Amino acid sequence: MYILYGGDFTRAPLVQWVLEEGKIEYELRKIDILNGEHRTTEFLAINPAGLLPVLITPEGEALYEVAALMLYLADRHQLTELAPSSIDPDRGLFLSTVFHIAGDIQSEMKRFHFPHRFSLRRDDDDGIQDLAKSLVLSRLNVMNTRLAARGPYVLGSRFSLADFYLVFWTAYLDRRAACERFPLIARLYELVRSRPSATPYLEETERAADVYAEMMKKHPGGVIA
Ligand SMILES: N[C@@H](CCC(=O)N[C@@H](CS)C(=O)NCC(=O)O)C(=O)O
Repeated sequence: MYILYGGDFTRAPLVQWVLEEGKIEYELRKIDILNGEHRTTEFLAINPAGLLPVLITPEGEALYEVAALMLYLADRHQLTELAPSSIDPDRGLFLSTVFHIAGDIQSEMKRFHFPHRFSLRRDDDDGIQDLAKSLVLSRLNVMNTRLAARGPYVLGSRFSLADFYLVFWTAYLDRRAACERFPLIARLYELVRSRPSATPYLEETERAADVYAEMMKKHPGGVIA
């Protein structure tokens, strides 16, 4: 059986959703990042990077990096309705999108949520957050253009986990502003959100994004150090 280490205000729901979609047996163990549980000796022994999510495989290996975890599960359990197989012609566009989200969108979301880690002066935090948001929006703009050429999903008429991945980060950014600005992202958002398996995860993500935004206002020096 798999063990998924996740918790509130983490990206673990992305992995949990794949596990649920694939009807794969797992146990969820919650780590409280707001109280620094990800920096305890116990957790660092599981993931020395001190980051979530972590997936323990049935063989006992501890894996991390959310995009890798989703791809690994989809490939290992042949969830080809979520991830085109390695010989499927859609695999290229699928991988290109997943790697783009992992490398260029998520990294800016880190700056958006943790601007204090990237600034030398507290006064710079707001600017760093604004810049991160505008970079994510410019990347969503590119996605919007791609969806205009081939939509409504990232792979055209075919849903994949890339759609859920993109929508998840849209929810964590500022979904209202993003959806107002980019009609094809808005359409994708609604299509994904209306999938019964995705609805509870996106509702929870929307709530978490709103709560986190409030916490950021109350703790301008950083919600998590
Ligand atoms: N590149 C990693 C980043 C993981 C990551 O930053 N996880 C966040 C939760 S979503 C975390 O553990 N944050 C705690 C911290 O940064 O102190 C991935 O995509 O899985």
